Amino acid sequence: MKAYQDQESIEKAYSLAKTVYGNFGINTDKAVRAALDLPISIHCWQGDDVTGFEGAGGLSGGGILATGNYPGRARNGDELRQDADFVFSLIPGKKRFNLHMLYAEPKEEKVPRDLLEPEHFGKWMVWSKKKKIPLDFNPSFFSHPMAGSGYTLSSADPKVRAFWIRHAAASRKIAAAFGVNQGSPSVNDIWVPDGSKDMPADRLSPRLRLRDALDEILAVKLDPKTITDAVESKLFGIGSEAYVAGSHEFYLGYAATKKIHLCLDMGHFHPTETIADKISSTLLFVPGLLIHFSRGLRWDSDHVAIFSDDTREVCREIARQKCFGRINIALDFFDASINRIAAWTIGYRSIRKALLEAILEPVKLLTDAEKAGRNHERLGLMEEFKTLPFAAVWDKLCLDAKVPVGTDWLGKINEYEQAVLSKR
Ligand code: RNT
Ligand code: ZN
Repeated sequence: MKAYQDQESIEKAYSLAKTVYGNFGINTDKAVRAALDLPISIHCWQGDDVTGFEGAGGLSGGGILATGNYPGRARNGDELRQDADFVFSLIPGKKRFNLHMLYAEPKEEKVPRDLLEPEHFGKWMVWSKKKKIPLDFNPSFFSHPMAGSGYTLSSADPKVRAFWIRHAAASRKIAAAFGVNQGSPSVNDIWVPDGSKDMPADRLSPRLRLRDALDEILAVKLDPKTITDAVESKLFGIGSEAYVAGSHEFYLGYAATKKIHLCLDMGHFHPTETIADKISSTLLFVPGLLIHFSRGLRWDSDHVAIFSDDTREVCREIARQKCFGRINIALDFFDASINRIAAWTIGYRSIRKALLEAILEPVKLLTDAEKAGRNHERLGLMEEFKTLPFAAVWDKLCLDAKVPVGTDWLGKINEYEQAVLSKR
């Protein structure tokens, strides 16, 4: 493939675009800086198909599924960090890195999940500090014998429930240690797969147990400067088609009552339901949101996020409401059938792109038209704005961030595949 474009042409195209946006009252220089400044949390689990380092055969249960066996999966912490470092060189803007409990690196043989401590994430913390990339976190309620029944925090078995309560408590302690290490809160997202394949006779009891378990977990007060607690709902999973204890209503109510963050995952709703419309409603009642950018294809399939109407609408919604400060932007997808570095890069770049596009929208013109009751003008402007010379600004953003512009990152991935991944 030929190189994308020389610097001079990129600058030239940018200066033309700048004039066009300027005519609509938008300062593109400012927009580029603002878009680069928004953190996107990169999920570690795209790098190894949600396998983790426990060595028990990888992702199982929990209603989530990674398919494909493209060569080159990271097999340990060093390989995963090496891959992440490489991805960082291809993607523009502020980054965070999102770990799961499964990615502990204890020195001793094996530490049970309810006994994990911050020290077991020591290598990650050293790496995070060195790279100046803050860490986010997740307890892992799947790929474990204690999750075999399909129920964890809402299990009717007090032993199972207590195990997972200790696990979640440990995850909060570790996230808070990340927070101290990085000098800013680590987002700790609790998602449990609990649910039933077929119609339950009793929908209430698991929810009562889940509520009480969460109450117990969150009763330990931690410094909000070190941890942001979030809870993630879901409509259904594989094996929990008929019922999920932690439904949207459950967690919306819970997060609103407890004043904690609510996680909206793009794949966790009815297929025609999108999350963009939920932002303005939920933010009235919860302190903030965690958004999992993903792409469900016919089901919650966790395909790589792309620059789609759905992702663009979510970003537009955040920009229109100027609520960036209350939203944690994170990626959540896993495709094992393609080069995993490319999957990360495509998903991340597409969300950064959608954020830039959203920030560039001349929203004042839209709201003015709306207020004046000139809805044909509102619709007309929305349509015309779709083809503003956005690509030229995106290219300039990549140039400013010193990452490959246009398609140039693909060649770098091919080189990395040859030099590193093919040797695994
Ligand atoms: C599962 C949830 C959850 C997971 C990760 C691995 O449906 O989306 O966020 O994808 O925790
Ligand atoms: Zn998710």
